[in-house]
Amino acid sequence: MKGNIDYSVYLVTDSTPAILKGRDLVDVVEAAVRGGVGCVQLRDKTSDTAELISTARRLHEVTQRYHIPLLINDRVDVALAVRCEGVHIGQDDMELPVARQLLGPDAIIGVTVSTVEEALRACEGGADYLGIGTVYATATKTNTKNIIGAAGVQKILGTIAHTGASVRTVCIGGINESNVQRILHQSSSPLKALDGVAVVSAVVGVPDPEAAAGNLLSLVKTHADFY
Ligand code: TZP
Ligand code: MG
Repeated sequence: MKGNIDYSVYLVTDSTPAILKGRDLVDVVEAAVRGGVGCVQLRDKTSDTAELISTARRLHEVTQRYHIPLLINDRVDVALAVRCEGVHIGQDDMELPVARQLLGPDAIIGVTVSTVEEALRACEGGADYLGIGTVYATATKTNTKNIIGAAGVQKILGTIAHTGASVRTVCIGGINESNVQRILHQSSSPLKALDGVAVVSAVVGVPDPEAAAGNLLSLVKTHADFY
């Protein structure tokens, strides 16, 4: 599965009441997957471990049906417990080599990077993809240390292109239908383009997640065709 994941529209979940507005997260995710999301990350900073495992199992039932990966934010133990496809780790989470040792060579491991140094270290450590950001300030994650803009994304892409690393890349933070093509355009480096965009509120926080995911997907694909 690892090689042919479509990262064009990568959905990161949010279970806060303000964003779910009484809807079941699993229904929202299934709608988004129908719309064309190619990868799902369960990100939930508040539920306890038992709740997380239960939600992960329900989401995995959906993602398996659509043959796309489910990754767990932060929690290697939860990924192991539900036997999903991998994890997404930040700079303050478990170190990449330790996560790789626990999950094995077939797991998908993504790493958040904000600087060239972090990106190079993640590539050397065998990350499958990089989540590059934060592109723009966002209400979804207010404690982001680094707002790097499209220019910061471009700098990271340019550097990793020179290393020849085959790592996949998405950017994250404040991306929506109105700015996605501009961000893709401004962050492209001549040698390496982004594989896609990771979004939370633009898909989970809207009344029609299926349409939102579909619109984002066609905007990303149209951009890819253009280059
Ligand atoms: N990491 C950097 S920004 C962010 C994460 C998880 C949240 C992005 O949320 P949104 O709603 O797509 O701006
Ligand atoms: Mg984290």
